[in-house]
Amino acid sequence: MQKIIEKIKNKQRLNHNEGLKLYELDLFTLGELANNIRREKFNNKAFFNINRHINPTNFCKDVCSFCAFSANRKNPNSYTMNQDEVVKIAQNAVDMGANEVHIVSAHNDKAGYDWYFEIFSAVRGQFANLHIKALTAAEIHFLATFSGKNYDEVIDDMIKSGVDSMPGGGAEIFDEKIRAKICKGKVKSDEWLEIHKLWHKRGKYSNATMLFGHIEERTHRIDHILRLRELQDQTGGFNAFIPLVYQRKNNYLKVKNFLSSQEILKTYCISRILLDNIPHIKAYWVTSTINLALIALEYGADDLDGTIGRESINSAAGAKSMNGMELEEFVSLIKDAKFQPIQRDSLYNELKRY
Ligand code: V47
Repeated sequence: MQKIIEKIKNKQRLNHNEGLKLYELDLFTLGELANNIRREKFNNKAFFNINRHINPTNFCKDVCSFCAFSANRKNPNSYTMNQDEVVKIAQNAVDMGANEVHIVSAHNDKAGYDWYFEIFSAVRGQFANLHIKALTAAEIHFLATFSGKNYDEVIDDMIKSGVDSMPGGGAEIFDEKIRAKICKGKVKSDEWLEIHKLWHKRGKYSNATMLFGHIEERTHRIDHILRLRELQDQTGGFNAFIPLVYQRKNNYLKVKNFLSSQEILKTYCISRILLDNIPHIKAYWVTSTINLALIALEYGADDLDGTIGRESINSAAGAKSMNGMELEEFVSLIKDAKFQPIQRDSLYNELKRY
C-alpha cells in the first residue's frame, strides 16, 4: 500500500488493481490524498450553477430495473410536454436567474424523432444565451435506432437545434454483465463511449456519470472510471465525472445492502485520484443528500451541480430533490462548510464569488 500512496503523491497513474486496493485504505488517509489533489486544483472553491432540470416526457420504450421515473409497469402516469410547456418552464428558470437548462427525457417512440429537436429549437429560439445541456448518449442511441440515422447525423441535428453540451446520463455501469441485469436493451457501454467521442470530435463538451451502490462490485466501478480516463486521454472533452448514488424506491431492482456513507465517500476519493485528466468531480447532492455532498467537498469533490429547480428522475426513486434548492440556502450551506461558493456557467467559467 505504501508504494501506491507514494505513486499518488508523485502524481503517477494508478492501474486497475492499485485503484481497487485504495478501497482498503482507511477513509481519513484516502480522504487526505484526494483532498490534496482537489485543493491543489481548486483550493477551497465549491462550484455550482443556477440551473433547471426539465424532463419533457417520462414515456419510455425501455425498462431499466433501477428506474422509477419512466412510465411503464409501475408508474402508469405518463406525460409528454409540448414545446410551449417546455419554453414556459425555461422562461421561469431564466426569470429565476438560471443560465442552463438540463433537458433529459425518456425514450419515447410515440412522440417521434422531430419532437425532441423541435423542443430544443423552440428553447433556443426564445433564449439565445441560455446554455442547453441535453440528450444523454442513451437518448441519442435510441433516436438513432428509432430513426435509422447514424450517431453523427443525430449529432448534426443536436447542433442545428441549439444543443450546447451533453449531460452524462445513461452510463450506469459499463460492465456488460451488470448492464444485462439492470438496463438490458439500452445503449451498450462501447456505444455510450463512442457517442461521447463523436460529440467531443465536434469540439463540444460533455459529462460522465456512474450509477453505483446497486448490484455492482467495487471492481466494476474501477473498470468504469478507467474506461472514462482512457477516452478522456483521446478527446479531453469531459468536464465532470458524476458518481450517482443508487436510490432505492419504486423500482424493480432488488438490492440487499445499501452503501454506507463511508463507501460513498471512498468512491469520490478514488474517482478524484484515478481521474487525473477530468477536471471536476461532481457530488450531485440529489443522490448523495446535501449533507454528504458538503462533506464530499473534503473528499475529492469540487462541484455540487446546481439549484436545479425541479427534479423528477431521482425524486421518483426516493431522493429529496423534487423542488430543487433555494439559491440563498445553497450558498449559505456551502459557506457554513467553510468552502467558497463559486457560481459557474455550464463550462465552468466563474460567474460570481459569494
Ligand atoms: O442516467 C436513474 C440515474 C441519471 C436512478 O451531466 C438513478 O451534469 C440513482 O445523468 N438512483 C440521470 N440514479 C441523471 C444524470 C445527471 C444528473 C445530474 C447532472 C448530470 C450532468 C447528469 O439518473 C440516469 C441514471 O443513471 N438514475 N434512476 C436511481 N434509482
